[in-house]
Amino acid sequence: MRVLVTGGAGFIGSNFVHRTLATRPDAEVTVLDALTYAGSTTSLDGVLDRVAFVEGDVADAAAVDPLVARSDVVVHFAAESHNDNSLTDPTPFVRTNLVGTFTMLEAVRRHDVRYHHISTDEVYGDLELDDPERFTEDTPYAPSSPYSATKAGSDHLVRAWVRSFGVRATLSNCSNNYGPRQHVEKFIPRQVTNVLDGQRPKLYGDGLNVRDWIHVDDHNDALWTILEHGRIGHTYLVGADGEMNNVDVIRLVLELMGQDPEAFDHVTDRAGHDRRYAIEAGRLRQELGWAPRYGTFRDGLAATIDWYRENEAWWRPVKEATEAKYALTQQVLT
Ligand code: NAD
Ligand code: TDX
Repeated sequence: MRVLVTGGAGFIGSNFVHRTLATRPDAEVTVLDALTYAGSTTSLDGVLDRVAFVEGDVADAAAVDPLVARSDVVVHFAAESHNDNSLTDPTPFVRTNLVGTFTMLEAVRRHDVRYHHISTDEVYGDLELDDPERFTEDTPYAPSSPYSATKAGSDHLVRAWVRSFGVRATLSNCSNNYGPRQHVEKFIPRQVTNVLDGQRPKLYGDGLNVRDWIHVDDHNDALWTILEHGRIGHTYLVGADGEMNNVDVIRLVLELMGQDPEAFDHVTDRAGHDRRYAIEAGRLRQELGWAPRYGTFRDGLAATIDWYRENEAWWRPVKEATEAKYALTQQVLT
């Protein structure tokens, strides 16, 4: 099977490539990635000689078309993915997430290629902390940030291309991923690398915001389940019942790294900060038989911390610039 992976030099996409090559000997993988600040071929170290790597933009039809033409399936990860950046400058979010998805859809339509669209639970907005409901495939869309609004728009494009043009697409909306090779701008890698650098973790607001954590390998296994058994036109929510608030995550990071669990800073909160995400993944579990296989969040987090400890060469080149960018908008409050 010839698999085109967009965004395969980013966090989830690179883990997808590693896992695909490790578990599917029949897969021929091509990666299309623009190598933005968030992408690096070092995330493909160890497998780069087994993939065809193309540096290019998903919004560039001339670059996309020949790659799609010679693929059996397209797995579309490429996106601008960070909420904080979307508040500073939404421009690349509109281009990559909306125009890029449109460009991919036109190509798979032209060549009748199977397409899977990677999306996020953030398209549903947020939940109150005490809401007994969780997100399901029927929850109405209500995105809060420029990032989530562009992801929501891209989901709508996919559904329209299925209905109007018969494109053979599936969609998945996953909760917060953690694991190796996640950019140090994101919550868990930022705190882990701060501690490794002798700096204090940085908590937004009161820290009671809840995220529903899933290991990136469980997400990627779910994607293969959907690619092989998912129903065309259907959306699958992906989550592993991993709800935890941010202050508890920070305390756990500090504890696992042998520090005082209260040794963190409160910093300026994110504008429009979503309170809680929570996924009900019943359709994926019952219809397709998927279940998360990774151990507890505590074990997964400990393994992730070890990965950052052992792979400083991967994150060091971008750490200082990432913190300098945060310093422009965030102040330590206590
Ligand atoms: P990431 O920012 O780590 O990686 C994105 C990759 O896309 C990078 O390699 C980047 O170079 C590439 N890219 C960006 N713009 C491009 C363009 N115009 N053309 C080609 N390549 C481009 O993101 P991630 O966390 O791995 O997220 C991957 C996908 O999963 C995204 O669609 C995101 O919305 C979705 N998602 C992420 C999470 C999460 O917790 N990280 C959860 C649910 C869904
Ligand atoms: O330094 C920080 N301190 C902090 O308290 C950072 C970077 C974040 N936070 C908070 C904000 C969120 O409540 O931690 C939580 C997680 O933040 P992010 O890692 O930025 O993730 P989030 O905004 O929840 O979005 C993530 O999950 C859904 C991904 O970045 C998205 O791509 C995905 O769609």
